[in-house]
Amino acid sequence: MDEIQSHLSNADPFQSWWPFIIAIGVGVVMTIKNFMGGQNSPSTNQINGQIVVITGGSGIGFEITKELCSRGAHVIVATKDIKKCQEKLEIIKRQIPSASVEVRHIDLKSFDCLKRFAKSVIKDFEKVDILINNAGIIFNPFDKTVDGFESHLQVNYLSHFLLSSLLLPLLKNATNGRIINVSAHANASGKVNIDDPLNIGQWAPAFHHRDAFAHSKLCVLLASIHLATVLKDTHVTVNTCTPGLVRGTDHLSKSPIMNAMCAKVITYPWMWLLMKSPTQGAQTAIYLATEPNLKTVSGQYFNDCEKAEINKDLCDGELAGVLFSRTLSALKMDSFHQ
Ligand SMILES: NC(=O)c1ccc[n+]([C@@H]2O[C@H](COP(=O)([O-])OP(=O)(O)OC[C@H]3O[C@@H](n4cnc5c(N)ncnc54)[C@H](OP(=O)(O)O)[C@@H]3O)[C@@H](O)[C@H]2O)c1
Ligand SMILES: *[C@@H]1O[C@H](CO)[C@@H](O)[C@H](O)[C@H]1NC(C)=O
Ligand SMILES: *[C@H]1O[C@H](CO)[C@@H](O)[C@H](O)[C@H]1NC(C)=O
Ligand SMILES: CC(=O)N[C@H]1CO[C@H](CO)[C@@H](O)[C@@H]1O
Repeated sequence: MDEIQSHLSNADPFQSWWPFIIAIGVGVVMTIKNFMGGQNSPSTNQINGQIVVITGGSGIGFEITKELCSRGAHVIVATKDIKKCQEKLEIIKRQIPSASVEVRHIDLKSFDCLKRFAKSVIKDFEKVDILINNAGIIFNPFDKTVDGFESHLQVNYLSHFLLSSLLLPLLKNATNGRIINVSAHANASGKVNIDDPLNIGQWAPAFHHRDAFAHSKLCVLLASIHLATVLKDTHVTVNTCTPGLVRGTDHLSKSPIMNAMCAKVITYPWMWLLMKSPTQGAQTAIYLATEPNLKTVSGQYFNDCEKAEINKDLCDGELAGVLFSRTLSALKMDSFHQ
């Protein structure tokens, strides 16, 4: 230690290697950080007059909302905490005086509440151009909703399925309706069983919150890809994205694994280096919402504003279809087009 210190204090920037070593070190760290941050949405076009519905107005949802406001859209933010959300949106209004944004109540843990939300949108709007199914929960303890479903499954998957179906008439009324679902890398560790794709009643006593999250996000991906085929004769597209690993939202900080102080101290520097900021995490959804060239692209999975590989056997096979039809019956729907 003493040796290093004396080296440092004696270092003459023109005679010692230290400045170069430090500069290279900083360069390597920043290169890693930039690489892990992913790319910005390559499209910068305006979407004036378009109506956007997004679930969840904090974290990544807040960043998506802000950007789409700056592109001229009218954004309806569906949130379970109106007051908190309104306070956040004040920030947007201060930064973007022309922002057109409103808040409406939704609780994705209750189908009744969700239906009330959809009704209010249908009453007030004739079209919806973009629906972004962004809200989600992660690593929550086992819990059943009032509707009797495991909470990750209902919040992340079933509710967004239902919302997409209820708003479909408005999406069809837009010239190029777009449904954007937010999944996660974690879909890769999810398992969907063809005999019981929704895992109903399978959790207790073997419940693990990580499996529940991964399962719900794999359902999102599979159902989205199947839905694209169901909607192929309409102007409505449906694509799925993953934000990547994002720090600084409630997603990880509120999850039980991050509660321990030592976990924070150990992980924060790594999170800063290896994970995306919420703004970076929002880029792929923004790209899917605004890119003109994606008008007819449907049923794809995107990461870092680029098409990502999916497991074709899983997504195009029987499983996705079975999941889709079981989801319809779990939601007591005859078909996706009501
Ligand atoms: N952060 C990551 O590393 C990461 C990685 C992969 C995927 N994702 C996905 O990206 C999306 C956004 O995540 P985030 O990082 O921004 O997390 P976040 O900060 O926790 O935001 C989640 C949002 O979901 C909303 N929400 C949760 N439960 C709800 C309910 N019952 N009813 C209505 N809204 C509810 C919250 O609304 P309130 O504001 O009203 O509480 C919040 O706006 C999620 O789908 C998540 O799974 C995130
Ligand atoms: C679709 O738009 C037309 C007018 O452009 C309107 O009359 C109709 O009610 C809209 N449909 C829905 C489901 O709102
Ligand atoms: C996303 O895509 C379609 C749109 O309706 C739906 O079937 C699917 O379940 C949705 N994803 C979610 C969030 O589950
Ligand atoms: C089933 C499936 O296609 N899973 C995908 C989940 O996400 C990862 C990475 O984001 C993909 O590589 C998998 O193919």
